[in-house]
Amino acid sequence: MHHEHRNRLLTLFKDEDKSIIYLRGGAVSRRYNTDFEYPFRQESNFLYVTGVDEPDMSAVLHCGTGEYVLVIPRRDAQFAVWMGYVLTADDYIGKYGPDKVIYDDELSDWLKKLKPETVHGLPGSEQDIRQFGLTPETGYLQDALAWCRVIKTDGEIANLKTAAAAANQAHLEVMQAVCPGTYEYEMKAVFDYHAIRHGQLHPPYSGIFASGPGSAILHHTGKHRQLDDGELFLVDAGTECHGYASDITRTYPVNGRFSPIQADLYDIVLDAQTTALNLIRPGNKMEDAHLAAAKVIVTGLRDCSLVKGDIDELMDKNVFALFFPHGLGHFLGLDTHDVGGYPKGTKRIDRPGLRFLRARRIFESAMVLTIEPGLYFIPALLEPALADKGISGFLNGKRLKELFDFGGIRIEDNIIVRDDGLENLTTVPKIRQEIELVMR
Ligand SMILES: [Mn+2]
Repeated sequence: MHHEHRNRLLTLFKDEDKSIIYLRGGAVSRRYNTDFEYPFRQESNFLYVTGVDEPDMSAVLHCGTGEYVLVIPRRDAQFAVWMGYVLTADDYIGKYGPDKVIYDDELSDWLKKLKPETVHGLPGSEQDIRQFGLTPETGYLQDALAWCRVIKTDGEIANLKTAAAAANQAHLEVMQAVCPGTYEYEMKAVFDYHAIRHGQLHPPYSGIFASGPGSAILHHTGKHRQLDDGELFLVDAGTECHGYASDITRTYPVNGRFSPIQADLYDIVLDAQTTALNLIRPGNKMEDAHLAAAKVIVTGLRDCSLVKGDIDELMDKNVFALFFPHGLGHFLGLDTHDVGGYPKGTKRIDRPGLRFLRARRIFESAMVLTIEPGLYFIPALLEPALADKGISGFLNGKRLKELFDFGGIRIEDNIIVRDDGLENLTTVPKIRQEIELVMR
């Protein structure tokens, strides 16, 4: 898989046969001034190119010959005492398949002999490259790697599917465990237990386990609230397989039965998601799917008498963004919000609700992304809107104020763009009747 990734990257530098690509891997980080080590997570670009999941490494790719050199630290016996191993250069060749392994204290001399015309590095590696007496070029590599990473290889898709399968099960287990009186952190424990049982030890992000009004906080971090009868519970959590993420959201009633207002609002979000999913196929654009989902949301809100007026006007005045203030979705891969959403030259759209859209690109086969419309009642957005004479006429202030502590609803699936549409990796129940059946 990583051999294929290196070849893909090198095709973008094929006119530079005297240049090299220099990549530095991640280092261990510690908690402030203590010896407590955070779990090591390799830097995603380095992982993409090498597959090496160990700290303190770097790599050099020769654009002309294609030679791949892995640069390893020279470790002493003391390292083995604490960490349990010191591998030889040959071990590394066997394990990761570089053409050659050199020690980091040999790199400078080796580069001096090589005399590359240009050294391509990522922003932040300038200092490293200057130390070797060479001039860094950091204007291209980042975009080149993003370009490669957007279209997934078969090996990457296999890992994404494994991550999705673990998250599917973990979400289902949480859905079955939820009931009034449990705590948000208990539900996180259930999720983590099932993720780790699949050998997926590191979460790709910290996860949102938000009940009641907290479900309207887009990146809610607290997990100490007790779940109450009659409220909604929103779980946005994923797992990671060899660095590849899953990222799924489900929202359901704590007591297992949707109330009439919860049911009406839930179905609006599900309709919005179905509408967006039907628009995912090669040639279509993320922003069109976003606006189509937003239109379903304002139409649904009008049917519930929460907003009023002409649908086109509600769209033109960005009323949808008061209730759906984030992007429809994002690329998914080695990073949860994966790279490549904004290729060079593409600007973000400066319009409420679209400003944070993380992916503007025409869909192509083998892209992997999330589709996650949401509907929230956020007093911080609604209060100023109700006080704004240009907008308040579109809003049913009395009914909206009654929903200020309702929270929010988001439904998020992970999909692969295919030639004839999409493949949905998420199997967690999302139709109301199915959720109620599972929660019985
Ligand atoms: Mn997401």
